[in-house]
Amino acid sequence: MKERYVAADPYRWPYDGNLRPDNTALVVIDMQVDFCGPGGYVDKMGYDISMTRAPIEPLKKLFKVMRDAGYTLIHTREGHKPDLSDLPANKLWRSRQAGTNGIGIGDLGPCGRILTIGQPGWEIIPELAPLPGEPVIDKPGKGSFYATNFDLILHNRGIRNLILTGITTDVCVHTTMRDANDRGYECLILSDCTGATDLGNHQAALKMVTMQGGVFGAVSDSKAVIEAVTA
Ligand code: C5J
Repeated sequence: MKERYVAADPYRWPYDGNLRPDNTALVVIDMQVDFCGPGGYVDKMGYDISMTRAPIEPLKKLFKVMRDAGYTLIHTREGHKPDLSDLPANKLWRSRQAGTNGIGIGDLGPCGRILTIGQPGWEIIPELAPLPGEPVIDKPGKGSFYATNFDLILHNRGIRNLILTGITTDVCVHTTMRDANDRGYECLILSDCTGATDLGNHQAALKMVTMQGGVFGAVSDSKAVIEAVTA
């Protein structure tokens, strides 16, 4: 096996140099209108969407390189059924306290019903649309494993390395990374291909990964990944 590594902090990734298109996926979390589009849920909550939009340009470049090199891309969407039967009461209640004048998940906003499957706000932004055949995981929670077939798809494809991107760094990306790490996946998070609703939270979420020798994996950026996969 030819060893291949991405320059990363606190260790070059993956730990064993076994980086191949058939064992590694680029995971793109929740690049949906509700999280980064004008009039979406995050915008309605009053946060600065330039921070959740920051990953768009680097991701566009990374998509091209990873697709051309034969790597798997997997996309996720957070959302709930139109009848809200998969929406816990406390999540609904909290979503209505979020500075949106009482408008929460399932309620009508400028991009349709917030975080509701099939609505314009729930769609992945067109710039980063999945290609036909790329798996799209619909998840009712923050993590990508809970109540989804994500683990099964990874297992069936023989994937053991995950490159984590998308939004938000401190919520859905981190929850997925922590859970993936516990399941034995080798995880890398990309600083320029993730974003949060708060810069301090973004930076803290990245720093946390680097503690204890890489407590959940390692941190890198799209430039280093592109260098590694095209070397
Ligand atoms: C949030 C997410 N922040 N995709 N969802 O509620 O991180």
